[in-house]
Amino acid sequence: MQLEALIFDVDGTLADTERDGHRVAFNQSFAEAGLDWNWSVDQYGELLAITGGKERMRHYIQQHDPDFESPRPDQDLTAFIGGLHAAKTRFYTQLLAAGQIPLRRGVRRLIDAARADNLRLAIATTTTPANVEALLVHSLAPESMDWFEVIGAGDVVANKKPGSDIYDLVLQELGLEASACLAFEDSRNGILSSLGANLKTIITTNHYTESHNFEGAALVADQLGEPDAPMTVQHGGFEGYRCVDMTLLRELHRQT
Ligand code: XBP
Ligand code: MG
Repeated sequence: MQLEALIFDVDGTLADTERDGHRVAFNQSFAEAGLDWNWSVDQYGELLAITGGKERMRHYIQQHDPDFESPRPDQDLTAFIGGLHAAKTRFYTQLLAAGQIPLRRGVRRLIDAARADNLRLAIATTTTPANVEALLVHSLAPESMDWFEVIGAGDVVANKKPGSDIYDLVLQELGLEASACLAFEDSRNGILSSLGANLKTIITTNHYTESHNFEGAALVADQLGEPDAPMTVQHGGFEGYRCVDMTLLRELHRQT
């Protein structure tokens, strides 16, 4: 089967968005709402086990503030969490618009090379669609939303990662078999999702995920790398390569 498409996760993969982006935006939304919640770097690392910002906030309440009730008489807890999340998304997209969250090393190079090779591109993410658009427009290129044929994001599926729903949906909308694609992820929840859709998966780790179990990954590296700033491969061979490029991807795709 010919390699036809690359499917990218967003948070932690295209950009290191969680510690200094999403986490900061969550804390800004809590402060704006007059809540004394403040998620530290380490605490947020624990909370990342729950995908989806609304789900993550509900989990936090259940674990750390179980008697918490909506402070708004006109909103039940679900509506209040929804309002908090809308504020958080506003703060987060402001951070992106201010250029605060750059792409990870090698991402732009690989996307340009894939486009030059006429590969189709897609996104499969748990994050909110507005966050994807803001990252692509402000950190990749103003017109880069058009580079991705399918953008599967947020609440469009019933089960977020680690469920495979979002990858299943993206493959369906691409009209491709998993064997014609490669997936790029950064976390255990992410690889459980992509493997659940039978996708060969390349992992680039980050501060929050470097100790995760990536069993089943075709390649685990610390980054996609650049020729003059080589990656470190943790698993999958390819030690002779300095960075993830189209030659490596085609070789990896050929392997059974
Ligand atoms: C990561 C997530 C998201 C973000 C926060 O998504 O789980 O929930 O942490 O974004 P992925 P929202 O790694 O699949 O890109 O608050 O919009 O959910
Ligand atoms: Mg991710």
